[in-house]
Amino acid sequence: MNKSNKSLTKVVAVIAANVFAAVLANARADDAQRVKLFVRETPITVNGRTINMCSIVQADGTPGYSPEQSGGFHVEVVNQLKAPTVLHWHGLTVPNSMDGVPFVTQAPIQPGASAMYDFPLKESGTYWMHSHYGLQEQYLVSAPLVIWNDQERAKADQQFIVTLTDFTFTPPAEILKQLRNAPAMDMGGMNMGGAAKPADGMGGMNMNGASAEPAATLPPVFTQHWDETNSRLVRAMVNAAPANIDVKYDALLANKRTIDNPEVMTVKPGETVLLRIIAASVASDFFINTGVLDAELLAVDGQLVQPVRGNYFQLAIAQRLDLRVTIPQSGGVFPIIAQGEGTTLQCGVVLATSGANFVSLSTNADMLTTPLDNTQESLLHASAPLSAKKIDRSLPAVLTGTMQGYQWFINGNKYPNRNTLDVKLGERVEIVFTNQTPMGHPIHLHDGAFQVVEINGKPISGAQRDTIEVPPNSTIKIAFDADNIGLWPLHCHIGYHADSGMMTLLKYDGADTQFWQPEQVPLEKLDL
Ligand SMILES: [Cu+2]
Repeated sequence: MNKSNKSLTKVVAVIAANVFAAVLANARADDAQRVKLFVRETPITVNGRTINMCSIVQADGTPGYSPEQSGGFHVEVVNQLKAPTVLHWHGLTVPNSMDGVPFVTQAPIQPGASAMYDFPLKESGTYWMHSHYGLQEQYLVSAPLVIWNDQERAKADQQFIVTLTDFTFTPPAEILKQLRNAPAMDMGGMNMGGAAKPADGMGGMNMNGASAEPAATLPPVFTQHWDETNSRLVRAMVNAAPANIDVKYDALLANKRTIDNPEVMTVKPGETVLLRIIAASVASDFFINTGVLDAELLAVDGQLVQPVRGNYFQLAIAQRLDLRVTIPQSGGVFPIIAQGEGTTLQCGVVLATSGANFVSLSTNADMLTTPLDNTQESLLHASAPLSAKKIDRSLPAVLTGTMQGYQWFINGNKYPNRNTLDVKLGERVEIVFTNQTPMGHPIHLHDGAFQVVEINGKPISGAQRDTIEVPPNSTIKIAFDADNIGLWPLHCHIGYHADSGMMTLLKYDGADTQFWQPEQVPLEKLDL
């Protein structure tokens, strides 16, 4: 070895030692400030019956995690379940290895084991976390994730988190089995040509959209309507088919409570109240009714929009709404109700001033609803839209399915497979979602927000969000800058659809694929 090589070796060794010391120092700092999140079984009583479900809680029982943005994200996930798990930080921009998707970006966390998650926080606002392992979300392995800063605190005088879930006593694997064994009915794009008839109550299925009776003969249902005169979103009756839903639930829950025993939140006359509403449901979209209180919609999926007023809002699975209301000076009791799309089930919370007399809420809605549609989405405009830039790459994502065996597809492919949507670092990318089925699909792309830029052919500087509802027979275009190298899932957030094929991956050129083992997803073995 000559002299110059020797000194180079020495320099490299010194740098390596320094880097190692820095890594150790960081690790120690992270250990000290990491919050432990325990994933565990937890009993819950619904409709008078107690059953074991799950929760994600801190040591003191607080559900989820609400860090200060400036301090970053520092969590140790402790798996206390009898099955493997992995948690995903829904909507956050993270290094790919921190995304929390088993067999895509990491190995599952085995029972009794832990995994560490440390990264800076780019976003603030209303997010959530959930298991990305099979159907565990149906066991309520989900929790709020609200990221605070001064701007978030300034949104209202008082703030509450409202987490909405759908609850069933039927094990999810049993629901999936029923769905897969149900009579065939075409859901668009695949196996076309049969004169499909609506299935009749089999396995909790209710398929009445594709070949519905003429609209005039159907009973009225509710939908969301833009009242042009008063510039508000309101509820309106229409002669139209109610929404298709394919899973029937025993209850809807708001903060894990049924409608007959709602959480009552004490508020003061004259103050502003922000409701951070999270649709942590598996197969239930919602219509949110704020009743006599007009609300301002301030943010969707944690991202600010130009405010929209109204008392009736749409919220698809996995999305979030920040709704601000003002409590009247006269005080009183103000129910905030979430009705499931296409069902009379509802849940909610109650805002009440002290001394106001709260009696009870009606347990079921008086009518069904239409599917979620583009009414609200078409009114939303991002406060911080994407910069103007030419599109480097346009990718199609055609959504199809068949009730024959309950199979769902993106671009004709059923996950697991090794087909990907490929991008390169630095590109402005658009994805065009075309829904050829008579059901809406709430599509989630991992890695932060995208912008909605076109709805049914009409350009819009729409919301920045991480989950977009693609209503039946709609086409929606989103755009984003490919600036975070990785392997990012793109999937329907109806759990039973994602686990029956409606998923693919956005793959960056050069992404680390060491954990990607699509053949490794043992869906039917996931029951707790
Ligand atoms: Cu779907």
